[in-house]
Amino acid sequence: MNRNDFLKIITGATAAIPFLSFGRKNNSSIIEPVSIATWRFGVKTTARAMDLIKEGASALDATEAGVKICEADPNERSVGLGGRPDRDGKVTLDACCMDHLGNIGSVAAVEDIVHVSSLARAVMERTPHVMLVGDGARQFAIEMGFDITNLMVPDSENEWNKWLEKSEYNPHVNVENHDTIGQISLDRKGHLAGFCTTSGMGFKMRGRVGDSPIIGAGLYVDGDIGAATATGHGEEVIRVVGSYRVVAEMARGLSPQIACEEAVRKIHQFFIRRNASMKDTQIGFIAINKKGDVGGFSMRPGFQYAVNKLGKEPQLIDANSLLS
Ligand code: SD4
Repeated sequence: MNRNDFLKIITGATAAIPFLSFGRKNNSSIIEPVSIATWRFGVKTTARAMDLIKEGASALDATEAGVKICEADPNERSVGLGGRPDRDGKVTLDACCMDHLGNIGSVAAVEDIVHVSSLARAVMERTPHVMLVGDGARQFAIEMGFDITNLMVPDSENEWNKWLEKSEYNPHVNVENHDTIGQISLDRKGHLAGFCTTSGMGFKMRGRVGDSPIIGAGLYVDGDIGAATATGHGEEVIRVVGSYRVVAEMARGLSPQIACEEAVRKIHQFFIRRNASMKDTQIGFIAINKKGDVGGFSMRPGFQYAVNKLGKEPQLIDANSLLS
């Protein structure tokens, strides 16, 4: 089966439905519902989100349902169940969410909980706070009725044991060890929302937190402008408040594509070009604007993102990159 066949099977009937029948006039522009997500697994997570959006679900509900597929899959080795452990052998997860009204929720360094995306949403909806971390987040999850699950799968444990043989601390995200899922969607009402969920850098220092659960860095949504999310080397994304930067560029009138390019360029100019040890670092952004236009761009080749629009063939796009 080639990739096109695979994508056709995944979307099934949705592909036959003309998107215009779902379009809606708003400020004299057609809204084109869409869900986009980082990396190859985004094909199935965006398909799930679009099936729900087609039925009238909110971008928030649909996107959460999408990323949960990835969190539950033990074969996805950098998100949820089966994520790579830290260097002490503990799998710790980070996640956040944001909706079009500016509601936010986030959890970091959480152990034993598969669906940290839903936990971030519970922080958003069930507490007066925006972020819980570590044991406190785990305790809150138990109070909210989340299941306790051992997140370490045999493949991750084997990899960790192998890593221990040398215990070489190499906190880099390059083209080989990546795969956070950031997913953002625009629903039929024209509302935007997004989630970002990850186990972070493999074999990271205990307590290390990257960009993914940091609102503005790993994810940002402005209901009047657009949404963006990030993958790759979290420290570099945090340094430039990456996802917020992409949305701020869209607020200046730039397309999602050019806005992503500007954010990657900024990271390069600001830090990477002056630091030789960063030479193979990977970073990628994806974005949607309020109309449903999309974009994606990365520091290096190899970044892919899925785009799924109602009534259109889903696409897995090889992002253009700043460096070769
Ligand atoms: C982090 N941004 O923890 C995450 C890792 C990642 O693709 O996205 N990998 O820094």
